[in-house]
Amino acid sequence: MAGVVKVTTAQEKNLAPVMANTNAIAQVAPSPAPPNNSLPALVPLPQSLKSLPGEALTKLETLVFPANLWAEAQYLAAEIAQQTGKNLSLVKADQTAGAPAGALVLSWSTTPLAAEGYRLQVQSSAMTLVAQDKAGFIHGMQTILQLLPLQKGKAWKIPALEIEDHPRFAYRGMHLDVVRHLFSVDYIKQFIDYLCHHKMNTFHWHLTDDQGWRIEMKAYPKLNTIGSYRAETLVGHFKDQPAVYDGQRYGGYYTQKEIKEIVAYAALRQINIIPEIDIPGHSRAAIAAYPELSTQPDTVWNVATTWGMYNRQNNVLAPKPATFQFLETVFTELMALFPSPYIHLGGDECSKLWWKQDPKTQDFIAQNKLGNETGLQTYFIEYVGRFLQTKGRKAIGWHEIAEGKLDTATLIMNWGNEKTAAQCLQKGFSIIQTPGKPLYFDHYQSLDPKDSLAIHGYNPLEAVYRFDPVPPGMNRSNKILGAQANVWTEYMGHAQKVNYMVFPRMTALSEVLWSGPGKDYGAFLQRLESQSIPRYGYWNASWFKDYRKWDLSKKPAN
Ligand code: TNX
Repeated sequence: MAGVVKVTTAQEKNLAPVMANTNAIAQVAPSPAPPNNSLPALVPLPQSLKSLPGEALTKLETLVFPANLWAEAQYLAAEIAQQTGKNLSLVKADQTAGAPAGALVLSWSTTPLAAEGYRLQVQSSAMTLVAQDKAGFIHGMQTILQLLPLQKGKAWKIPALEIEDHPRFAYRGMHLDVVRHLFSVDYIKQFIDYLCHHKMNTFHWHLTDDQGWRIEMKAYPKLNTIGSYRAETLVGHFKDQPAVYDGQRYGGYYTQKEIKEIVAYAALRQINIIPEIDIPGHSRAAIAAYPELSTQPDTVWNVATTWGMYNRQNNVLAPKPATFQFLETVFTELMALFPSPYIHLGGDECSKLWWKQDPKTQDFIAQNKLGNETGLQTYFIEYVGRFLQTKGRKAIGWHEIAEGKLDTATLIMNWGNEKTAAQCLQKGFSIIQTPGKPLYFDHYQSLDPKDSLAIHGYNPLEAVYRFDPVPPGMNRSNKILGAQANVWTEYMGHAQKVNYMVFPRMTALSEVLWSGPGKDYGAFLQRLESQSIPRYGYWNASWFKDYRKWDLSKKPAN
């Protein structure tokens, strides 16, 4: 792909032979570079961003793309049209001998790039995006969208520049709990767009819990007719006394058709969806539908109407043939919907109380020589883990599943702290970091008593920005695959509350995961304000506005 570069100065003329090959340009530092402030504010910060000599690009007319990037090209053209009002004409061309004037060219890289990496070059007459995998193209497209005006009809002026970019971590995710509160298919797609824009690649979808079962299951219809609905919902904080309920039946679930639609939507955007069916605890909705799977089969269980069930109400599956049959069937239906190599089976906060009290469970523990209830927890996880393996998938679970002696092929999601992370690494697991501090976005981002209700805790923007998934001195830190923030929705009754809780913290996390250490918080805030906050507005999304006020110098009372 030659002929893109406009050579202007004598010094650059000497570089002309190298520059004929776009892939070689990245190694060449243009000189003299214009002052830094002429460079656009991008979030997450690219690995390398350099000015190129020459005039700014002021218009594009065509989008030139290889045939095997048809869907991606259509996606980009639609995003550009929606954002700027400009409709580019699409031109399929596998071999671009040179970028025609006014072209935005997508082109497969002929030299190796880092996984998910891309190279973007802007010249006065054209723009070229090069990548070697589809993810690289999608990430580069987000950068392009950040370079274009965020307003229809506004003049374009993109300085000549070159970006070489790739992520620091392979796993960059966000979780969303759709059980405690349910969100529309449109919002789930919007949320996936938020992830995509932030160059993340994983959406962890928490689909079942005590307060509802949110995915259609054909083989067990009562999971939906009964398990997907609760009689009412707690009002206020769950520690408030007396407890007040709203008296409104609440619930619903995503049909398998909707799930397929969402999976396809995410796939185009290079987002893998990891579905979670939370077992063997957090299973109240399942036992409400099928009490025979519980330790007290003759009981009529309600779908939980309150939060924080751990050791307070029975919500565990009992180890019996019907339960294992149930698990195989449910995970089979799940795998048919989600192509994800990893399937999340929860495993957090599994109360041992109900298993202790149940003679039949105790018999099972004895017969299978499991030692105790922790051994039974491991048995459940390994049972499903082995089943997933026979179908070519891998199990992932919350860090409590590593309490016993668990197969280290299981991927661990650490929601604890550095100590629990170190313990899991020490035992030989690979982990994903999602520590409550600071990656629980259901915690407050201020200490203002009038702030919108959250669970507890103080996870301000600055704490997220300064978080490093790889703590200094940690052994086996190459087994830390990345990180994600969790969005538990007990206190998020509607989509705008979710937005308020995730923005701008998710933007800070994206930079932790993409750009790497050695970051400047002050400079980030400036880029946040010139690049990201206007985009929240463009999305019509709420965000927490007092992030400058609530920094790490403010300390919680205790
Ligand atoms: C613990 S963290 C949970 C969730 C709650 C959350 C509230 C984890 C794996 N389980 O069920 O929603 O705390 O912060």
